[in-house]
Amino acid sequence: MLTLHGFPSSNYHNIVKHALLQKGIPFEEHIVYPQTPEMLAVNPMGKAPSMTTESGTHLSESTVLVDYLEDAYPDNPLYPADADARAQVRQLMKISELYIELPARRLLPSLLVNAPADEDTLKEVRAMLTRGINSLNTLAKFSPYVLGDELSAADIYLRYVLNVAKQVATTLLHWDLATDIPGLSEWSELMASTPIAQKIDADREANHKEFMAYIAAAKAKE
Ligand SMILES: N[C@@H](CCC(=O)N[C@@H](CS)C(=O)NCC(=O)O)C(=O)O
Repeated sequence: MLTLHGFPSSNYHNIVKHALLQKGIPFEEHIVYPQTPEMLAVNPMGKAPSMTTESGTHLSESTVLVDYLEDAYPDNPLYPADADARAQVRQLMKISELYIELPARRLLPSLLVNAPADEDTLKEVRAMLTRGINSLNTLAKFSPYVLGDELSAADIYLRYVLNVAKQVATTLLHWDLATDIPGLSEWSELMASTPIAQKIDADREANHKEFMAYIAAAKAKE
């Protein structure tokens, strides 16, 4: 059986877990934290998530994993059949990752340990997030899914990217992203209403204490 390595507080892990559940692919969830020998054995960067396929291949990078699932398990597709529409799904995933997730993530250490962030970083993150959000507003339809009638990998990707970005923006930038993304609130409610999203959110909640202990131990080692 396919194994997903990572931990339920990780938004990247949850993207792949959501894709697996949405496609109905059986898998084992192996809880393992970044930069441990166990994670380095299955992901050369030591990051979460990683996946071991049914043939025993170790793969990493969340977008690669979602693409792999689509290639290896074409039932319950998460990408449209049309090449242009498929590329549009990937475009939205890439923009979400590079220009929303990654700038927001620069402030995650401050958020997690409740430490002040320096002014230059705050300014740079706000500027890049503004461009990412403008770009999302150009592409998103939210009718009802982000790119139209059908749920796609872009919805799944965006849901977990925005979990981090919203927290960072609210707490450290005093910015409610929903006010600047028309349609986001309704879409977020729709996405949160499914049993799959509810399971992932409950698993994240249940993992929180163990994850914070991992963060504290990693910080103590610095
Ligand atoms: N580009 C990677 C990013 C994965 C990532 O940064 N995961 C975080 C957990 S949410 C992590 O492992 N951070 C610890 C580290 O970078 O060592 C992906 O898409 O899978």
